[in-house]
Amino acid sequence: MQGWPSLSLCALRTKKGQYMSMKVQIPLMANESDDHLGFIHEMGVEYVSLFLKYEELSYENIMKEKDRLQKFGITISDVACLSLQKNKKIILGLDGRDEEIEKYNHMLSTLAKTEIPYTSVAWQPNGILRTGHKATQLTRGGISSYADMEEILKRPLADDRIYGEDEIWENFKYFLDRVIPVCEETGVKMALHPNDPPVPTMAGIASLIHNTETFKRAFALANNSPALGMKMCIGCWLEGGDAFGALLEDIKTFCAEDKILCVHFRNVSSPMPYFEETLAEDGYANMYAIMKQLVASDCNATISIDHAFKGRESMGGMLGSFAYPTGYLKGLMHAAEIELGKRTYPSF
Ligand SMILES: [Mn+2]
Repeated sequence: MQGWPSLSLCALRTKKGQYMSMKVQIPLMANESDDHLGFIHEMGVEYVSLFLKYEELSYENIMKEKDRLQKFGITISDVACLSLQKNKKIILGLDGRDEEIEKYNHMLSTLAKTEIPYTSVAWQPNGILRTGHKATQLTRGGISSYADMEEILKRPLADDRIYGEDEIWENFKYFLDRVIPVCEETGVKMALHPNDPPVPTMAGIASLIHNTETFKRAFALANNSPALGMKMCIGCWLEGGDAFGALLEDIKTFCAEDKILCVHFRNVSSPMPYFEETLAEDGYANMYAIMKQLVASDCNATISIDHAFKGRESMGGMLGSFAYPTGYLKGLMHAAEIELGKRTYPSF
């Protein structure tokens, strides 16, 4: 075993006593245009989360992207593969799960060879559940997603039968037992995202992560290995409100334990049972207070706008819709760093 701290992949870990800003990140697909990459560079965004299909997950492809991105001053902070990170066979323990876990491990080995520090996992076999997408008063015409839990909790079984809590956790353990050794061997970590919306069960399938306690249970099940970290989805915490956990306290705790690999910076109109996704400045939470807690806790994870409004094709599509909220995020981060004395200027 190569061990953790000696690996160059661990460069994203906290260096004690030395403050490092969070790494602002934007999602990216493969083979985007020079204009697209130039636009990211102009925003001063230096990290991207690269989304690849399983067929694209090769050493050659990742190195090609890395080299190209380097010319724009952009680093790949992590690689995500949606078909593996929310894999129904693995999560529900269906026939063929061993082959899918094998693929996941192959991905980890490929990421190690290309020096990508982490990838994603989300125990959501049917993805994020929302009632729909619409323009609301809070979005000024922007199309955003909303959830009415009264409607979502009435939905029929999403799969062939009910999958209860014990079974879901057993399947997670089965996955961890086969994947954690590969993470530990290669130094590539996994960032676990909560179930969204965070309720104990939806459409007949128990949720793995729907509050702070279940996150702690997952880390304990992984024997607290650094291989398993979290995506701290502020949006999910806010959707759950007090039922999820004490957000500011949780930020402090999980930063101290070095568990946060990625922060999803997102606000919503109110806690469940009904919420709409909003810009950071329009939701119910004081996002500056949350940002200040991240900065005060020396969080050095990557941080990104989780979901933006639906992109307008003539306005740059998805990247266009990410630009404004990402700038707002950077503004809040810099203001918090100045207020807390972590960012200084020579003359003013
Ligand atoms: Mn999220």
